[in-house]
This record gives sequence, structure tokens and C-alpha cells, in this order.
Amino acid sequence: MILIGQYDSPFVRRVGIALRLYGMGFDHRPWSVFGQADQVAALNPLMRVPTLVLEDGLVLTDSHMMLDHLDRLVDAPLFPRTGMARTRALRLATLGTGLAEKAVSLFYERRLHEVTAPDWEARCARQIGQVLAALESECPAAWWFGALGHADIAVACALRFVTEAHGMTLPPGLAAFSIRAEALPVFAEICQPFQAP
Ligand SMILES: N[C@@H](CCC(=O)N[C@@H](CS)C(=O)NCC(=O)O)C(=O)O
Repeated sequence: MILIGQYDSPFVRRVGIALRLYGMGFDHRPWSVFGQADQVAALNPLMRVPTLVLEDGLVLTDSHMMLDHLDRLVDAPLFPRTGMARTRALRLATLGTGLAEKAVSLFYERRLHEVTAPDWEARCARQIGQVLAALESECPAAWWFGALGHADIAVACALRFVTEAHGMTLPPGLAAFSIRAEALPVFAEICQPFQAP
């Protein structure tokens, strides 16, 4: 498998961490979605990362569906397979990836426009603040559902992006959660400090 994209993307990072935790071999191509846009586009018409090229050449284009594919290859997936446990974990992971999406969107607004749209900026900032408050209100003492899972990884990757790209200070529970996650060897290995494109 080939994982394309830089680990300062919270979406690329969650897939890289899952691949490592599953012990799956993969080549990593840390292409910039802006600087190497043509290379990304040659594989993925959405021109986004992560892009995952499977052994048979099939190209997957969204972190959720990459994890869905990987989970079916292992005995002990990082999302529960069925029932409300799965729904709860997906809900949490989706709050995490949603937080990352709004943080990326706010970053692009500020980076790519000479004059930003104040309403859009304020909306993104409000959405980020509201999700952080919601996550803080249910933040666990260790991991969200017992053992580390995709939901924890999604939230942790989003938190790092929010702090690095926007210099935001996390509420105390999430700050401790982020430190706990980043202290794990797999988080230290699958990691790249944020670089503005
Ligand atoms: N829902 C997607 C989001 C991926 C995404 O937004 N990636 C960003 C990099 S962090 C990207 O490729 N941005 C370039 C663009 O959207 O044109 C996923 O989970 O993989």
C-alpha cells in the first residue's frame, strides 16, 4: 500500500497511525497537496490527501473509507464492528474529523484569501469552539471507550492540528488527553509539525 500526504494533515495522520497499529507495511509519500498537486491529481481526481493506493492499484480517497477497508482486514479493528458501541465510536470520531475539517477550512480561508469573509471566519471559529466544548464535557480519564481506538486517534489528530495551525489553547481535559496521545510511540513516529502550505 502507498499512503500519500503529509502527517501534518490530521486525516493522513489518523490513517498512518492505524496502518502502524495494525502492523501493515506501507510506503509513505509525503506529497504536499498544494506543492505536488499534479502528482496527487494523477492518482486522485479530488486532489486531496490522504490518498491510499491499495496493492491492486485501487485508489481510496477519504480517511473514513480507508479505515473501513483496513478494519475488514484485521481481527481486532479499532472501531467496534457492530451495535451501539460502533455507533458511539463513529459519532465521536466524526466529531473529531468534523473539528479537523472546520480547522482546515478556517486555515484555508485565512491563508488563501487576501480579504477574508468575516462571517465565514466567525462561523468556523464558533464551530471549532463548540466542538471543543462538547468534547471537553465528555472527555475520558484515559481513552474514550476503554482501549485506544479510531475515535481517540481522530480526536487527538484534530486537537494537534487545531493547536498548531491556529495557536488555540485547549480546555484542560482535552489538553491532558492530547498530551497522553502524543506521548504514545506511534503518535511520536507518525508525526510532522504543521507546515503552512
Ligand atoms: N474528508 C476527508 C478530508 C481530507 C482533507 O480535507 N484533506 C486536506 C488536507 S488536510 C486536503 O486535501 N485539502 C486540499 C483540498 O481540499 O483541496 C478525509 O477524511 O480524508
